[in-house]
Amino acid sequence: MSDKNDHIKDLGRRHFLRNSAITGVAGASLAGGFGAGAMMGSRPAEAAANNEHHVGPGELDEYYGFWSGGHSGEVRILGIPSMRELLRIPVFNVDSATGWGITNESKRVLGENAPRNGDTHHPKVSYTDARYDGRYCFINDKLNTRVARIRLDIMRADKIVTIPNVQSIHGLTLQRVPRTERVYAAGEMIIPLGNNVQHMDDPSEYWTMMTCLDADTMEIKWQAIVDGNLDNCDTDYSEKYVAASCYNSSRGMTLPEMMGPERDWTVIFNVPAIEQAIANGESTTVGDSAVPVVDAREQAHSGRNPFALYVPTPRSPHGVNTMPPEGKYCVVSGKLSPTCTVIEWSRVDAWFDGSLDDPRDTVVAEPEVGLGPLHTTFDNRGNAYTSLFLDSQVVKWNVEDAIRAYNGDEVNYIRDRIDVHYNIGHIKASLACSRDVDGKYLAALSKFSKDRFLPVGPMHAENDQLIDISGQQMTLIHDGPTYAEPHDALMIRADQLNPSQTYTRDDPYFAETVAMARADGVDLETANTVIRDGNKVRVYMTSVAPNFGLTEFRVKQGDEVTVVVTNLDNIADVSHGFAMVNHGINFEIHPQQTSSATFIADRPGVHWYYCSWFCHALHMEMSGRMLVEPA
Ligand code: RUQ
Ligand code: CUA
Repeated sequence: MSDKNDHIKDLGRRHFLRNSAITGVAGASLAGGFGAGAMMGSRPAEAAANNEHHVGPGELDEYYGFWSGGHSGEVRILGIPSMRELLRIPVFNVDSATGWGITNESKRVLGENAPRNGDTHHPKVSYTDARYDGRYCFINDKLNTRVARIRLDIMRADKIVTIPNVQSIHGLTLQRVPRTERVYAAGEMIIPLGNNVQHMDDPSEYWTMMTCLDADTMEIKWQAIVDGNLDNCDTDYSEKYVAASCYNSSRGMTLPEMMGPERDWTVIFNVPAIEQAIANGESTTVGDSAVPVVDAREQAHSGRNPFALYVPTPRSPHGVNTMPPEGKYCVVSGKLSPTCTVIEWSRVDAWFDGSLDDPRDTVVAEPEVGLGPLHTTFDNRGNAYTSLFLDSQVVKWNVEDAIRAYNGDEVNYIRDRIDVHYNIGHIKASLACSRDVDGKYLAALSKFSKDRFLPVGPMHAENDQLIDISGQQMTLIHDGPTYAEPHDALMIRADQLNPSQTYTRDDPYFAETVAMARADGVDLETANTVIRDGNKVRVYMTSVAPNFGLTEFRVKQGDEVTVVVTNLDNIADVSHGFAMVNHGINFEIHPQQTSSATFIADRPGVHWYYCSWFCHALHMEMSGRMLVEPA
C-alpha cells in the first residue's frame, strides 16, 4: 500500500511532463486562472480517500460505465467506482472468445462481407424523458462509417448500419425527450457529393452531412448537407435541436488549411424544420441512396437558413455537451482556443424564430479555462469540468459565474484544477448527460500513461482515471490502465440497467436460426440430428454440462457444414462453447441460447470439437468428433 502511494505521489515526475507539454505551445496567451491552476496542481491530489471508494471483493459497484473501445472496435462495461472491467462487447470486430464475427447470428448483424474491424468513439445509452432507460447503447464506427445498436438486455449488437453519402461517422448523439426516437450521426470527412469522380480534384465541391436515424428501426430518416465539417455533437433537452462542432470551416485538405481561421463554428440543426421540409417533399437524394437529403448550407438559402444556425466558435472546437439537469446551455470546448463557448438553447429558439439576428448573440459566456480544452461534463451544482489536453488537467468552473464574467462582472469562475496523467481526451461525470446528474464521480480518459504503470513494451496502456467530484476540490481516486483505445465513456446507475441472466428461447437474436430448424422439422430443444440437403449439412445438437447431444457426426469432404447448438442449461453462468479444431470455429452458447456457425469440411479424417467455456469438472471431456469421409 505505502509503495503504491509513494509511487503515485511522485509529483516531481508529473511536473516535468506537464511543463514539457506546455512548452510545445509557448506563446499562447492565457487569462487568469492558469497561474492558480499550476499552483493547485502541486497539491497531493491523490487522496488517502481510497478506502472510502474501495469496492471490496464480492461487493457490487454503484454504477455501470460504458466505455468505447476505440480501434479495438468494441464497447466495454466497467464497474464504477472500482473501475473493474466487467465485459467486452464485440461490435465491429471479430472476437475469439465469443465467436462474434464467426457465428451466423452475428454475421447477420454485421453483414456477410462487411469489414471486421472498427473504431468506436461515442457510446450513448437510450433515454426516456432525458433519463437512462437501459434499453440500448448506440455506438459509432469512425473507421467504416457505421452506427451500431447494442441491446442492453443481452449485451450484443442487434443492428449495424452503414451510413451512405458520407465518410467517417464521428460524433454520435441521441434525442433525449420524450424518448430516444432519433440517433444523430455526424459525418466528419468531406467528399464530393455522391463521391462523384468529376469533383475529385476540386475540394471546393467537397461536403459532408448530418445523418438522422430512427432509433427503433435503425433506418435512416434523413441527411442534411452542411458547410464545413462535423466533429462532435449533442442534442438539447427538447426534441428540437442537435448541435455539432466544426473544426474545418475552411474545408481545407491539409492541416495548415484546416487550422486557418481564428473561428470555426458550432452548427445547430433545426430538426422539426428539416422534417417538415421533407414531409412537404422539399428534399432531394444523392448518388444511388434513397435517403431524403436537405441542404443546410448557407449558400442554399437567400434569407435566414431554416435548417441550420452557424454560431462562430473559436477555434477548431471539439466537444459539444449540453448541461444537465434542465439542458439550458450547451458548452463547446475550444481545443485550439483556451476557451469554452457557452450557447443558451433558448436563444437558439430566438434565432430561428427571427427575434435574434446575430448568431453570436446565442453565446452567453466564453470562459478561459486553460490549454487544449477538448470535452466538458457537469455536476448537479452548476459546475462544468473541462478536459485540458495540453495542460493535462481537469478544470472545474462555474457556469453562471462564467456568464457573469462575460457580462463584465469581476468574478472568478474557476473553482479548481487537478492534474491528470497525461494529456486527457474525453471526460464524463456520473449521469452527466441526463436529468439524474449526481456530481459524484468523473472519469478522465487520459491518452498517455507514460510512467504510471509497469512498462510492457512500445505500446503503452492508456490511463482512465477516476476523480471524486463530490467535494469543493477534486480528488483523484483511481488509475485504470486500459487497452487501445477508449475515446469516451458514460456512467449510469446500477439500478438503471436490468440485464438478462440467461437467454429466453424466443430471443430475436437467434430467431432466424430457430426458423431454419423449424423448416428442417427439427425441435431444437430435443433433437440431436444431422440433416443433409445436397452438399449442405446441418448438424443440430444440444448441450447440457458436461455433454454435447452428439459426440460424433459424419459428413463428406467438401460439404458446407452448419453446426447449431442449443444450450439447455438454465442456470445463470453455465455457458458452453463449441470449438471445431483446425477450422477456426469457436462460439459461445449461454444458457437457453442457440448459436450456429457454418464452415467447409474440406479435409478428410477425424476432427475433434470441444467445449471452450469451462463449465463443469468434466469440461475437458465435453467433446466429440466430426468424421469427414473423403470425396
Ligand atoms: S473525440 S478526445 Cu472521437 Cu470524442 Cu474527443
Ligand atoms: Cu461445456 Cu465446458
